[in-house]
Amino acid sequence: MSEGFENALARRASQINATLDDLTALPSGPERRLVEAMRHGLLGPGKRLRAFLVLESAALFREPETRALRVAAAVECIHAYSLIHDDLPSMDDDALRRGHPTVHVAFDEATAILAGDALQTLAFEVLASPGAYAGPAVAGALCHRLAQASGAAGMVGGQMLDILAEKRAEEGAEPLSVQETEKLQSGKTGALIRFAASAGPILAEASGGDQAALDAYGARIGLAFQIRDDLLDLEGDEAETGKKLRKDATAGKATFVDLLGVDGARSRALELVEAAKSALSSFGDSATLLRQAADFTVERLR
Ligand code: GRG
Repeated sequence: MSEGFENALARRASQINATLDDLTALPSGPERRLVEAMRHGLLGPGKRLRAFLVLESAALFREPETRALRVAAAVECIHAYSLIHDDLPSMDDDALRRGHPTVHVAFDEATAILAGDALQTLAFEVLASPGAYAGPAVAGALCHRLAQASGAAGMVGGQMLDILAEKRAEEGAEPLSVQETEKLQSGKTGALIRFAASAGPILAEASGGDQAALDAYGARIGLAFQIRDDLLDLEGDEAETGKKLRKDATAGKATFVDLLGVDGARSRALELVEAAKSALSSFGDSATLLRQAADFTVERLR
């Protein structure tokens, strides 16, 4: 991975961490425990790739950083909520996330559910904040698109398909096809990444062509990112990823690694990365960091 990209990712991570810290200042009243749990799930050492995509996508359109940071914070709030709920005993039942105890372990299950809920509403509060963008139409479009990406037609819907696939596997039914797996993963992981990559043209009210280019880029790296996640589950290092691995096979998860084998999954991910990079051809050198982010999705070790 290029040193320039790693430095840029680290710089963007410290910018977004400061914004998230400001947005979740601890109150002194009885709701303090809730905000502590939100901060536990939100401020751990995540890669901040989704925030990076928002900020670099916005930079491509010369959008002011103060606006882009709000959108990046909203996306990281939704992502943190999804991880907190995904780790719950009724979901994946995980005790470790980002190298730390999960929120329901560090606090309790009810508090973890509420922390996820409150992070989800905080995301939309931040996006709808009066006067934060060029005009109310931009705030409306951001809320609409993020709601679509995170709800039944996106992330939560993808999670539902994943749970149904596990049930099917338990019952000994036929595994999902490549097409069905792609649909599941495009929702579960891809939709939020796709929104993050599209944030720049939404903020700038850019042309349909620019919107389509960033949307195609985001959809492709979203899938590549999930394929890498499946490969890391199989061959990654628990200390490096900060979470429990080798769970997919035992849980009967629908993954590309199962369907295509390790080499097939790796080449599919590389194909997607090349297609993602070519979607950015009209932006020339100004999209170099976004192209490097596409490489990062398949080269990452955590
Ligand atoms: C409503 C109870 C309830 C549950 C909803 C929304 C949801 C559960 C689950 C969403 C599925 C999910 C967690 C998808 C994310 C998959 C994924 C690859 C996460 C890891 O992302 P990274 O590697 O993590 O970017 P860091 O820690 O770096 O931010």
